[in-house]
Amino acid sequence: MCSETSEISEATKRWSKQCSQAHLYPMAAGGKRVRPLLLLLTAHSLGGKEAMALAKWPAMALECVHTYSLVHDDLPCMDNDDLRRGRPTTHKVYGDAKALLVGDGLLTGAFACLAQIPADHGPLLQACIARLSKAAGAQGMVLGQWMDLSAAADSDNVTWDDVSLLHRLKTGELFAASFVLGAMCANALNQKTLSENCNQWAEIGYKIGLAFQIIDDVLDETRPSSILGKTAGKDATQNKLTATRLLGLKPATELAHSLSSEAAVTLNKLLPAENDATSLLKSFVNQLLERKF
Ligand code: GRG
Repeated sequence: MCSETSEISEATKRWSKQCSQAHLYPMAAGGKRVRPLLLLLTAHSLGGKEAMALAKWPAMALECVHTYSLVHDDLPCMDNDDLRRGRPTTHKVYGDAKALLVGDGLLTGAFACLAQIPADHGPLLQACIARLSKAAGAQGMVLGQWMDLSAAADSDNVTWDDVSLLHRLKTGELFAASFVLGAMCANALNQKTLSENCNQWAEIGYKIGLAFQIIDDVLDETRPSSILGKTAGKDATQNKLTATRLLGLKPATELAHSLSSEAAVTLNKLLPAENDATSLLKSFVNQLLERKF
């Protein structure tokens, strides 16, 4: 940053380095990388290695968006958490204001990653920008987070239907984008309409996202912080409207299983061929839902 000027002060060089390090802090903390892996595996299943190579740009973009959302979600004005990915949260290390900036930088960086899609794939680039901004923005994840904050303040009037819509947006949108962006990369290379089968791919993502969130609620009640890498039992402390609270532990677990099965049925329909690539994606989805990693 600013390296072309030789008159830059030592202080500015230090701040620039600190700013870069702060952006790396939550990214390098070692999340599971579920969303980029789903994206890459979907592209690989539909379009082989060439599609997967093209898909690396949206995959990186998606992880940047996801990580930004966690950094902002952990802030004291939102979910107020001290532990994330097994480490102190970004604001605990850099302060609230700078953690806010790290989130802003990661979100902006996501679109810089998309801009790396080669110019001969212009329509794909445009479609990726449109899909990712829809998933992350004010009709997607941001709206889900908005509903979450609002629901917490109006808990007597909130139903499971409200909460499941909230999760569809807050968690499901990025899962849907994982599959859709991967499919679009393959469609671009296979000379197909970019949006082919994308509604069905999105539905798989929404179902997996909701199941993932319900399982998260179940684990929050049943596993310690040392295993989760984040503060356990926090939902109950904060009086959150979780699936387990609204439905009960057993029905919530059953719902997660039935959503997972429905997602698997659609996945098998979209990928009827059994080969190394499709088996890898299907097995990854299964392991994800069984929380094997
Ligand atoms: C701040 C706009 C804004 C949105 C925040 C995603 C989100 C919205 C908040 C996170 C709250 C949360 C813990 C939701 C549970 C499901 C979930 C998204 C968990 C975190 O995803 P993982 O398990 O995390 O994939 P890693 O760290 O492995 O990447």
